[in-house]
Amino acid sequence: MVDAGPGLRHMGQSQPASDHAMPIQDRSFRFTHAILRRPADSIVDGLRAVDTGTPDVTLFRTHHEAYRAALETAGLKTTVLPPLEDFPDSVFVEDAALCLPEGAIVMRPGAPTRLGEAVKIEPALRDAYGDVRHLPSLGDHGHGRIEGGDVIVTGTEILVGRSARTNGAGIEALRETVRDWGYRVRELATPPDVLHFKTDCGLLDGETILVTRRLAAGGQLDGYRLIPVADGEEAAANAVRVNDIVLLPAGFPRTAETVRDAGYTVVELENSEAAKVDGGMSCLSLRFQRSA
Ligand code: CIR
Repeated sequence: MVDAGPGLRHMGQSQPASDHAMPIQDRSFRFTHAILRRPADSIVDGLRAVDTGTPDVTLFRTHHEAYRAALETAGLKTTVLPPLEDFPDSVFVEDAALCLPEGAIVMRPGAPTRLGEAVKIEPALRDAYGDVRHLPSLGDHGHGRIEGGDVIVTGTEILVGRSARTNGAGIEALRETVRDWGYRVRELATPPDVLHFKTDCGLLDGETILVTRRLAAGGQLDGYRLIPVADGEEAAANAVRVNDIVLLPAGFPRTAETVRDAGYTVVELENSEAAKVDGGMSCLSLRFQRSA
């Protein structure tokens, strides 16, 4: 069991009226619904840090379908939005919004080619939520940028990694936006040359995080139980806990074994095509909890 570190002091926070039945620690991984978007043909032009080849669109769609099926097996009702050819990276819906039990927030992506995805995701958020919020332009912070890939909601707080896509103004705007819902937002650092904070970590339960050693170094996640990925398997860190299963990208056997040994049920999914454009398990869906 983890010591109650600085990250866990939020536990006395009052719980939203709609969620009385669920322990607060479980709210970060118990979901009923997910929003996905089918890969567009233009995914071949998706952003990538290093060119390791062009994604095969047909294979990507097969993987995407298996991903959707895994979410459904985990008990989620899925909505798959149509592809957006004008936005090559729009299959990575997680970056355009943040879904919390109380409401959804439209993000403001830091990649110029992805900014327009936020507007496109909003109707689906409105179908799911009564409360859909935009980030405020805060005085000098009007230039704030934030992508969902840099945001991890634990059982107790919202952690946001500053990155090339997410700046301090964007984090401040998020803090303002969720203040009345009672969330504490804590700014952390994404390691240099890593795309998103969650490229290097994934929540396994409200207080346990699968993490790369480079992200754990420095102690910014102290207070959580940290499970390191195997050396050389850093790309496995972007796991997603969905109800009773953990989705892991296939091809990282030592990390899969570590997570299983820690008591989790692991489902491994092929991710080769998304990986060519720096996509992992979390970015392919927006997961949330609704009563209907
Ligand atoms: C991008 O660079 O924005 C996309 N090619 C990959 C986004 C992956 N998103 C995520 O990990 N949350």
